[in-house]
Amino acid sequence: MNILVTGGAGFIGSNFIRLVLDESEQRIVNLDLLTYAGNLANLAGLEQHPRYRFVRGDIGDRALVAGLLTAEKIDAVVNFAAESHVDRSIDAPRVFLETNTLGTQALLEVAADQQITRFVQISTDEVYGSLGAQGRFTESSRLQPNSPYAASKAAADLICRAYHQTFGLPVMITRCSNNYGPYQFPEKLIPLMIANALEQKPLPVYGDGQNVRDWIYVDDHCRAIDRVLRNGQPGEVYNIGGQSELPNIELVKTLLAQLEKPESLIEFVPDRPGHDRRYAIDASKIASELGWQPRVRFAEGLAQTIRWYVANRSWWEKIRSGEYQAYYETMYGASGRHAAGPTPEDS
Ligand code: NAD
Ligand code: TDX
Repeated sequence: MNILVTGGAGFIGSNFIRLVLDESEQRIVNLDLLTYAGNLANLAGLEQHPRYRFVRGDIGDRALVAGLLTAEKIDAVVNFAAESHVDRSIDAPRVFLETNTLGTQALLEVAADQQITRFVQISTDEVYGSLGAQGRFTESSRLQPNSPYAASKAAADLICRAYHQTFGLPVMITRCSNNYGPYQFPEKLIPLMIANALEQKPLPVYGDGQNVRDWIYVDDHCRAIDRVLRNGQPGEVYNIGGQSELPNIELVKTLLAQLEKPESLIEFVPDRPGHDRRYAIDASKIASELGWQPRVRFAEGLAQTIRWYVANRSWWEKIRSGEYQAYYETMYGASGRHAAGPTPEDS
């Protein structure tokens, strides 16, 4: 199979490309725009790989995509390309709609024209909105996205469904919970906290720190996507989760303990607007229909991840010394949205 992977220079896409090249004979063309989150260092060592090619470009560029699908005899598309950070979507929503929604529609249109045989849309549990203390998201939970990011992904899911129903494109949608692991951009919770702790900087915890996320090691997510790509049923949605629910504050304290850093580095900061309280995934469908289960236990995956960020300091230091600095200041600086203020205990 010849696979077009989009967004393969990002966190999950780069992990997926390494896994597929390592464990199969498939050929991969990686189409990535190289936005702030795209980083060719994530794919270092693959440049000369005989079954891999990188192309810089936008998923919304129909002519480019159509040319690639023909020239490379692409059989399947796996669409990771996205703007992926909720906080950025609150400040600048438009690009989320442009890439996540309209970009996906462009890709679907070209794929349908060329009768691509498999199309996997990498969606997210955030399309379901927020849970209370009880229950888990199933594939039939209502779509109730709360952030512009989640709304742009939910819109893409509905367009994917329409391309299956109306044009017969064999689209499968995956909805996964929070990933962690090597090569995650250090704006996301786990790498941000590890890097700050290593640099003795404050760890900004939003609100009361009791928001719950269901963590999955990136390799487990990639294996689930591979299953869906090979054996998923067109038109179906598959939830993917790690069975590892944790309140943010507990996660941050665990990280500090493992890094042997003091809890006094924790700084409670103003909450994210529209902050979803809890995500939890019911992944029984992919387990029973496709035989997938997460392999990596949270404690083990987290320890491995910490080791990676400690050993690959230059990878994240380079990112943090560049354009990302301006973003950090906007979010966490003195007049930023998440500027340090009184802690919940103080008020
Ligand atoms: P990321 O931000 O690390 O990577 C996104 C990649 O897409 C980058 O390489 C970027 O350059 C590329 N890109 C952005 N706009 C593009 C465009 N218009 N054309 C081509 N390439 C473009 O994101 P990630 O965390 O690896 O997430 C990948 C996918 O998985 C996203 O669709 C996201 O919604 C989904 N997802 C992520 C998580 C998570 O926890 N990170 C969980 C569930 C689902
Ligand atoms: O500085 C921070 N402090 C903090 O308390 C940051 C960056 C986050 N948080 C909280 C917000 C969330 O409750 O930690 C939790 C995780 O935050 P993020 O890493 O930003 O992830 P989240 O908003 O849950 O979304 C992630 O999972 C679903 C990915 O970024 C999405 O791409 C994916 O779809």
